[in-house]
Amino acid sequence: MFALADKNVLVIGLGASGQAACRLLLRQKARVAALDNFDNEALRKQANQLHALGVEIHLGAKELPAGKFDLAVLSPGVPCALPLVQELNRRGVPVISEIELGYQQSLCLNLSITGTNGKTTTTELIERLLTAAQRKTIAAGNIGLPLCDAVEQTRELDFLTLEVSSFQLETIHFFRPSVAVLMNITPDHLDRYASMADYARAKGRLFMNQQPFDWAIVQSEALAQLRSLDVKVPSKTITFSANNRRADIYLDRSLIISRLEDWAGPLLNMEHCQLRGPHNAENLMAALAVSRVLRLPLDTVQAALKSYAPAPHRCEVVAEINGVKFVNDSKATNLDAVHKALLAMPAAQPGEPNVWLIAGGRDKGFEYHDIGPLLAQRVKGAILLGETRDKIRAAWSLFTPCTLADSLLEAVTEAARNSVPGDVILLSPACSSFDMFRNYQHRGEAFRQAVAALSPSTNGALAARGPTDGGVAAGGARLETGLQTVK
Ligand code: UMA
Repeated sequence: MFALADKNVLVIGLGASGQAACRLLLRQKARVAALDNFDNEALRKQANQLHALGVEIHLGAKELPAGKFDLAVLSPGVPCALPLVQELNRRGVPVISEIELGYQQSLCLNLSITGTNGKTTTTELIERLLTAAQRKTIAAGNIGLPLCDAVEQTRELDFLTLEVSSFQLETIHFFRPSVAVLMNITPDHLDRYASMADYARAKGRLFMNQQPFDWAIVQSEALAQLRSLDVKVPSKTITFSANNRRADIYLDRSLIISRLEDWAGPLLNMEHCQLRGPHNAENLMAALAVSRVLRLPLDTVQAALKSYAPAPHRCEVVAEINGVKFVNDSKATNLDAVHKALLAMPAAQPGEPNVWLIAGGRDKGFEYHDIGPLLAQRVKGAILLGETRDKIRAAWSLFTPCTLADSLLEAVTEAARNSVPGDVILLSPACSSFDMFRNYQHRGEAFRQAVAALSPSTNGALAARGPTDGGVAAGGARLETGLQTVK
């Protein structure tokens, strides 16, 4: 563990994580300098607040500030390959992630969840079932509340429930979850990692400090990937899978079943839950396995899982108009998430495509044609927007008709114009949102607003009322009002 009092610490990146790290370091009496390679008014405002607390600020910084540092704390969005991080390595300055800093100051055990997809939902499920079973916890980490901002509450908690990203894991040193959950490993962030193997190894670091008495709860397929890379899991292991019936917890039609000793039999019927699809079955399996290792009462856990409603922007049905469903899956920023969303969409006629897929945004380095066969089965047409639209059109045109759109409103309008009852209009972008939106939530709200702007045409097809400002929707009430007029 690193002593902080009177040490010179450099924080790199001044987003939510970097600001939280600065505050924690000040509380621990460190001398703090912070840098960001960006410089604008909003950032200056945040930086001024930190400066007033005693942080030395460097905005628009491309190089290390002068001085000697004992420690550097890296924000997750800052890659280790950055020249100034490399320079710190050369100087022998330890570089740790914000999550490592927060971990070292935490006073309770942590349950940590990683994976390409499903980690936010599973984190929320685990937080929910712990709370239902009277255990004190809060969800923090990649889910939005930086761990360094949660540290002060840890004295009162039984467990921290942490969503952890591969970025955060790259620079952990001692970080050790008592229960480590790995949901899956599928292509993502290939703009940051040189290969899938590098990305998978970063995910595998979740287990590197675990002890034989800790627990690993791992999707069977992900465990096989780690083993093929010779990544060791030293802790007691429970496997789960919706597609492998040899897993300790598996899916049989709608039933989640355990074959664990002393816990064998059906655990949950998906038909009694509000979450749908095999990917959500795996999220529920992981949460159930966590409840098992913590010895929480199964009836309490089942009730908590059944009442969990999917969070916004994840296969969220925002409207059904004239028999056409509008689904907001803005959180799907990689191909595997789109694959899962397509499998979860209700088919109108078996074997007939009924989905209008709206996709595109900022590229994360995917081979978009990988999803082609599923597009051919499920997608009537793709409407593509954003920086990647030409690249995706080149990959997908072999499998489904592709149209280009200049805005999300135009894409929704075009999909609605072509749709017939039984169709689904699905926003599942396979890309990050940062080319056109502030974040995936902003993109999802813009979709919601575009749907709310649709009006009925004479033939029961749909047309848009006209341009909107493309900003955030006024809220559910406005959408409901709009829909009531559409019969
Ligand atoms: N910056 C630099 N140099 C660089 C890159 C960035 O100075 O080379 C600066 C930027 O100008 C900016 C700051 O760093 O001012 C941003 O830091 P950050 O990207 O680490 O963002 P935070 O606001 O600290 O948010 C991070 C996570 N973001 C990323 O991992 C990209 C948030 O996850 C997380 O919720 C938050 O910490 C709290 O823990 C978001 C995310 O997209 C949701 N995560 C990825 C994902 O889920 O796929 C990993």
